[in-house]
Amino acid sequence: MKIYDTEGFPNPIRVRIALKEKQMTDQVEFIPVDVPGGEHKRDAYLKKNPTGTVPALELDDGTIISECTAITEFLDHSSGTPVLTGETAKQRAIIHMMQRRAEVGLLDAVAAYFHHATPGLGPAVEGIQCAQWGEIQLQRARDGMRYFDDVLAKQPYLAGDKFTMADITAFAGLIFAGFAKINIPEDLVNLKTWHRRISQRPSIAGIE
Ligand code: GTS
Repeated sequence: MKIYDTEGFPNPIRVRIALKEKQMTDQVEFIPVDVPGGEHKRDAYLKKNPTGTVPALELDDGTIISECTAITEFLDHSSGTPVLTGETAKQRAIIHMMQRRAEVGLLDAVAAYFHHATPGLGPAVEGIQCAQWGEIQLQRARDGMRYFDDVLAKQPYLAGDKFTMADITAFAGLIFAGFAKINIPEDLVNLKTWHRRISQRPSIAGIE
Protein backbone atom coordinates (compact mmCIF):
# COMPACT_ATOMS: atom_id res chain seq x y z
CA MET A 1 0.00 0.00 0.00
CA LYS A 2 1.07 3.56 -0.64
CA ILE A 3 0.02 6.77 1.07
CA TYR A 4 0.40 9.98 -0.90
CA ASP A 5 0.72 12.76 1.64
CA THR A 6 2.58 15.78 2.94
CA GLU A 7 4.23 15.05 6.25
CA GLY A 8 3.17 17.36 9.06
CA PHE A 9 -0.04 18.56 7.38
CA PRO A 10 -3.23 18.14 9.43
CA ASN A 11 -5.21 15.76 7.23
CA PRO A 12 -2.23 13.48 6.55
CA ILE A 13 -1.65 13.44 10.33
CA ARG A 14 -5.11 11.88 10.77
CA VAL A 15 -4.15 8.87 8.69
CA ARG A 16 -0.69 8.59 10.22
CA ILE A 17 -2.28 8.44 13.68
CA ALA A 18 -4.76 5.80 12.52
CA LEU A 19 -1.89 3.75 11.05
CA LYS A 20 -0.03 3.90 14.36
CA GLU A 21 -3.14 3.02 16.38
CA LYS A 22 -3.56 -0.03 14.13
CA GLN A 23 0.19 -0.78 14.19
CA MET A 24 0.21 -0.76 10.39
CA THR A 25 2.72 2.02 9.66
CA ASP A 26 5.32 -0.46 8.43
CA GLN A 27 2.83 -1.82 5.87
CA VAL A 28 2.73 1.39 3.84
CA GLU A 29 5.14 3.31 1.67
CA PHE A 30 4.80 7.08 2.01
CA ILE A 31 5.00 9.02 -1.25
CA PRO A 32 5.59 12.72 -0.58
CA VAL A 33 3.36 15.22 -2.39
CA ASP A 34 4.62 18.80 -2.49
CA VAL A 35 1.41 20.67 -1.58
CA PRO A 36 3.13 24.06 -0.96
CA GLY A 37 4.68 23.68 -4.43
CA GLY A 38 1.29 22.89 -6.02
CA GLU A 39 2.06 19.27 -6.99
CA HIS A 40 -1.40 18.18 -5.81
CA LYS A 41 -3.03 20.32 -8.52
CA ARG A 42 -0.96 18.95 -11.39
CA ASP A 43 -2.17 16.28 -13.81
CA ALA A 44 -0.06 13.39 -12.53
CA TYR A 45 -1.58 13.64 -9.05
CA LEU A 46 -5.08 14.63 -10.21
CA LYS A 47 -5.19 11.45 -12.29
CA LYS A 48 -4.77 9.52 -9.06
CA ASN A 49 -6.94 11.70 -6.84
CA PRO A 50 -9.25 14.10 -8.73
CA THR A 51 -10.03 16.03 -5.54
CA GLY A 52 -6.44 17.29 -5.56
CA THR A 53 -6.04 16.77 -1.83
CA VAL A 54 -3.81 14.77 0.48
CA PRO A 55 -3.81 12.16 1.82
CA ALA A 56 -4.72 9.39 -0.63
CA LEU A 57 -4.26 5.66 -0.13
CA GLU A 58 -3.31 3.44 -3.07
CA LEU A 59 -4.01 -0.25 -2.59
CA ASP A 60 -1.82 -2.93 -4.16
CA ASP A 61 -4.50 -3.49 -6.86
CA GLY A 62 -4.29 0.18 -7.84
CA THR A 63 -7.51 1.32 -6.15
CA ILE A 64 -7.21 4.86 -4.86
CA ILE A 65 -9.06 5.87 -1.70
CA SER A 66 -9.16 9.49 -0.58
CA GLU A 67 -10.96 11.11 2.38
CA CYS A 68 -9.48 10.41 5.79
CA THR A 69 -12.67 8.82 7.10
CA ALA A 70 -12.74 6.33 4.21
CA ILE A 71 -9.04 5.55 4.62
CA THR A 72 -9.50 5.12 8.37
CA GLU A 73 -12.45 2.78 7.81
CA PHE A 74 -10.30 0.72 5.44
CA LEU A 75 -7.40 0.51 7.89
CA ASP A 76 -9.65 -0.22 10.84
CA HIS A 77 -11.26 -3.16 9.05
CA SER A 78 -8.00 -4.47 7.57
CA SER A 79 -6.27 -5.46 10.78
CA GLY A 80 -7.65 -6.69 14.07
CA THR A 81 -10.94 -5.68 15.58
CA PRO A 82 -12.15 -2.24 14.53
CA VAL A 83 -11.23 0.06 17.34
CA LEU A 84 -11.40 3.48 15.72
CA THR A 85 -14.74 3.29 13.91
CA GLY A 86 -16.87 1.23 16.31
CA GLU A 87 -18.32 -2.25 16.22
CA THR A 88 -22.03 -2.01 16.97
CA ALA A 89 -24.51 -0.08 14.83
CA LYS A 90 -24.94 2.47 17.62
CA GLN A 91 -21.19 2.94 18.19
CA ARG A 92 -20.57 3.37 14.46
CA ALA A 93 -23.36 5.94 14.12
CA ILE A 94 -22.18 7.99 17.10
CA ILE A 95 -18.53 7.90 16.00
CA HIS A 96 -19.45 9.05 12.49
CA MET A 97 -21.72 11.78 13.87
CA MET A 98 -19.02 13.15 16.18
CA GLN A 99 -16.33 12.75 13.56
CA ARG A 100 -18.37 14.83 11.14
CA ARG A 101 -19.00 17.45 13.79
CA ALA A 102 -15.25 17.62 14.42
CA GLU A 103 -14.66 18.01 10.69
CA VAL A 104 -17.29 20.66 9.98
CA GLY A 105 -17.08 22.49 13.29
CA LEU A 106 -13.33 22.48 13.76
CA LEU A 107 -10.90 21.05 11.20
CA ASP A 108 -12.60 22.27 8.02
CA ALA A 109 -13.60 25.55 9.67
CA VAL A 110 -10.00 26.26 10.68
CA ALA A 111 -8.82 25.26 7.19
CA ALA A 112 -11.29 27.67 5.57
CA TYR A 113 -10.16 30.47 7.89
CA PHE A 114 -6.52 29.74 7.05
CA HIS A 115 -7.06 29.54 3.30
CA HIS A 116 -9.43 32.52 3.04
CA ALA A 117 -8.68 35.02 5.81
CA THR A 118 -4.87 34.65 5.91
CA PRO A 119 -2.30 34.40 3.08
CA GLY A 120 -2.64 30.62 3.45
CA LEU A 121 -0.11 28.73 1.37
CA GLY A 122 0.62 31.79 -0.78
CA PRO A 123 -0.61 33.12 -4.12
CA ALA A 124 0.85 30.27 -6.19
CA VAL A 125 -1.37 27.72 -4.47
CA GLU A 126 -4.39 29.58 -3.10
CA GLY A 127 -7.27 30.12 -5.51
CA ILE A 128 -9.94 32.79 -5.05
CA GLN A 129 -9.96 33.93 -1.43
CA CYS A 130 -12.93 35.35 0.44
CA ALA A 131 -11.80 36.89 3.73
CA GLN A 132 -15.35 37.34 5.03
CA TRP A 133 -16.06 33.62 4.54
CA GLY A 134 -12.82 32.88 6.38
CA GLU A 135 -13.84 35.06 9.33
CA ILE A 136 -17.25 33.33 9.50
CA GLN A 137 -15.44 30.00 9.63
CA LEU A 138 -13.17 31.29 12.42
CA GLN A 139 -16.27 31.92 14.52
CA ARG A 140 -17.52 28.44 13.60
CA ALA A 141 -14.24 26.95 14.84
CA ARG A 142 -14.49 28.91 18.10
CA ASP A 143 -18.07 27.69 18.58
CA GLY A 144 -16.87 24.17 17.78
CA MET A 145 -14.21 24.29 20.50
CA ARG A 146 -16.85 25.41 23.00
CA TYR A 147 -19.22 22.63 21.90
CA PHE A 148 -16.53 19.95 22.29
CA ASP A 149 -15.61 21.36 25.69
CA ASP A 150 -19.24 20.75 26.77
CA VAL A 151 -19.18 17.22 25.34
CA LEU A 152 -15.94 16.44 27.18
CA ALA A 153 -17.40 17.63 30.47
CA LYS A 154 -19.58 14.49 30.40
CA GLN A 155 -17.34 11.85 28.83
CA PRO A 156 -13.61 11.21 28.33
CA TYR A 157 -13.65 11.07 24.52
CA LEU A 158 -15.72 12.73 21.82
CA ALA A 159 -17.79 9.67 21.00
CA GLY A 160 -18.01 8.20 24.51
CA ASP A 161 -15.63 6.23 26.69
CA LYS A 162 -13.15 5.14 23.98
CA PHE A 163 -10.63 6.93 21.77
CA THR A 164 -11.95 6.87 18.17
CA MET A 165 -11.69 8.42 14.71
CA ALA A 166 -13.69 11.39 16.05
CA ASP A 167 -10.88 12.23 18.50
CA ILE A 168 -8.32 11.96 15.71
CA THR A 169 -10.24 14.47 13.57
CA ALA A 170 -10.62 16.93 16.45
CA PHE A 171 -6.95 16.55 17.34
CA ALA A 172 -5.99 17.38 13.74
CA GLY A 173 -8.33 20.36 13.95
CA LEU A 174 -6.41 21.66 16.96
CA ILE A 175 -3.09 21.06 15.20
CA PHE A 176 -4.34 23.20 12.33
CA ALA A 177 -5.72 25.76 14.80
CA GLY A 178 -2.30 26.08 16.43
CA PHE A 179 -0.69 26.53 13.02
CA ALA A 180 -3.27 29.22 12.15
CA LYS A 181 -2.62 30.88 15.55
CA ILE A 182 -6.10 30.19 16.93
CA ASN A 183 -5.68 29.37 20.60
CA ILE A 184 -7.95 27.21 22.72
CA PRO A 185 -9.59 29.73 25.11
CA GLU A 186 -8.29 29.32 28.68
CA ASP A 187 -11.74 28.60 30.12
CA LEU A 188 -12.22 25.48 27.96
CA VAL A 189 -10.60 23.26 30.57
CA ASN A 190 -12.26 20.03 29.44
CA LEU A 191 -10.99 20.46 25.89
CA LYS A 192 -7.51 21.35 27.15
CA THR A 193 -7.41 18.36 29.51
CA TRP A 194 -8.55 15.98 26.73
CA HIS A 195 -5.92 17.49 24.40
CA ARG A 196 -3.15 16.98 26.97
CA ARG A 197 -4.34 13.42 27.66
CA ILE A 198 -4.56 12.22 24.06
CA SER A 199 -1.27 13.96 23.22
CA GLN A 200 0.37 11.31 25.41
CA ARG A 201 -0.91 8.37 23.33
CA PRO A 202 1.97 6.59 21.56
CA SER A 203 0.24 7.25 18.21
CA ILE A 204 0.18 11.01 18.86
CA ALA A 205 3.13 11.76 21.15
CA GLY A 206 5.55 14.15 19.47
CA ILE A 207 2.99 15.61 17.02
CA GLU A 208 2.54 19.32 17.65
N1 GTS B 1 -11.83 15.91 3.53
C1 GTS B 1 -10.48 15.63 3.05
C2 GTS B 1 -9.94 14.39 3.73
O1 GTS B 1 -10.55 13.93 4.70
O2 GTS B 1 -8.94 13.83 3.28
C3 GTS B 1 -9.64 16.86 3.26
C4 GTS B 1 -8.28 16.76 2.61
C5 GTS B 1 -7.59 18.11 2.55
O3 GTS B 1 -8.24 19.17 2.46
N2 GTS B 1 -6.25 18.07 2.58
C6 GTS B 1 -5.49 19.28 2.49
C7 GTS B 1 -5.14 19.54 1.03
O4 GTS B 1 -4.82 18.63 0.32
C8 GTS B 1 -4.20 19.12 3.25
S1 GTS B 1 -4.31 19.74 4.91
O5 GTS B 1 -3.53 20.98 4.94
O6 GTS B 1 -5.72 20.01 5.20
O7 GTS B 1 -3.77 18.73 5.74
N3 GTS B 1 -5.19 20.81 0.66
C9 GTS B 1 -4.80 21.24 -0.63
C10 GTS B 1 -5.88 21.95 -1.35
O8 GTS B 1 -5.52 22.64 -2.32
O9 GTS B 1 -7.05 21.82 -0.99
